[in-house]
Amino acid sequence: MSKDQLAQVAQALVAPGRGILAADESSSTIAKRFAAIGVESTEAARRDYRELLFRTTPAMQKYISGVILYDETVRQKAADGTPLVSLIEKAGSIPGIKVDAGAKPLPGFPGETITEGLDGLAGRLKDYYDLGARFAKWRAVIDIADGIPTRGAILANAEALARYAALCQEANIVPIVEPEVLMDGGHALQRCYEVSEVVLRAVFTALYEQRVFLEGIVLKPNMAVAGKKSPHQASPAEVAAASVRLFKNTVPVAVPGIAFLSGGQSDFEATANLDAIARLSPPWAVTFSYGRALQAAPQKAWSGKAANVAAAQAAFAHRAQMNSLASLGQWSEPLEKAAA
Ligand code: 5MM
Repeated sequence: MSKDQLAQVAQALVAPGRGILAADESSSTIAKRFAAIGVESTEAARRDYRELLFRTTPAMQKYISGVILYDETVRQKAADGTPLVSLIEKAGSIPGIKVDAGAKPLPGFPGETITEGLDGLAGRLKDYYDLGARFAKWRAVIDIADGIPTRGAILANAEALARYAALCQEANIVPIVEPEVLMDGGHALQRCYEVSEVVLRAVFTALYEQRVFLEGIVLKPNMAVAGKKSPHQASPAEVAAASVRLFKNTVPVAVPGIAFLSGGQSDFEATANLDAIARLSPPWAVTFSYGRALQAAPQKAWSGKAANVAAAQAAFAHRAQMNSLASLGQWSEPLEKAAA
């Protein structure tokens, strides 16, 4: 393991004004996204769509530090034969790879999941490094409902995240550590805060026990938000105050950066909340690692038609720029409308 190389890549992923495009939807997830825009999820359609994103210059060069890919995409070639990974590298962005095998039911814990994928991971990481990946992602999923999450499920997921992170660093790959507390349900922001605090404490204890080099990771957490069905939705200022307090209480400052997931927030909310967080000048770089909040607009604009590629790229460039500004605490609603 080269600690210098890991720290350098981790810092590059959270460099000022840049953030991560999460384009690692598994086949079933991308099929759902495509179904919503009336597109059949064929290999060629997935390639065309992702190719248009990675060819969005100069936005990729200016705002996107890294792209998380799915196994199919990291091996895929653009229509002209250029590997998609090369398009990302040419834009000065870092290719990354989702290495978990998904969240599966945790035996004995009804309604809870454990993320799988540790078996054979060392070998797969070596292959992914050879294919150009310099960072990876593993997502643990924690749901909030009556009686859950349990301590048993939290500890099992924290342990798996830490084992994954240690394996990545051994392979000179920066692990993105993603413990996602879901925002489904009707819970209050305070409940999300409390669950996220327990989860983050467990994750950082496990990372310490597995001897993970904290300067060489990026944390990808949820913000402290109310559940989607809660009647009391928090303002960006409230989300920011709670989120920064949460992370100050749980995340060591050795971690170079926090790249948030959007988790089902609208693209506008995800930008406004990130901006409010950055305005509080937290002790880490803060940025985005958004899937839906970056892609909903370009997917809609594209709708599977070659004639719409330019419009889709414009929509993607706009969201990337707005989130870049937000990561610096320089975004505003009028600016968003003016630029649109
Ligand atoms: C892009 O979606 C990622 C993969 O999801 P599946 O394994 O369910 O197909 C997902 O892990 C994503 O990276 C994070 O949830 C962040 O994306 P959002 O849409 O929450 O910003």
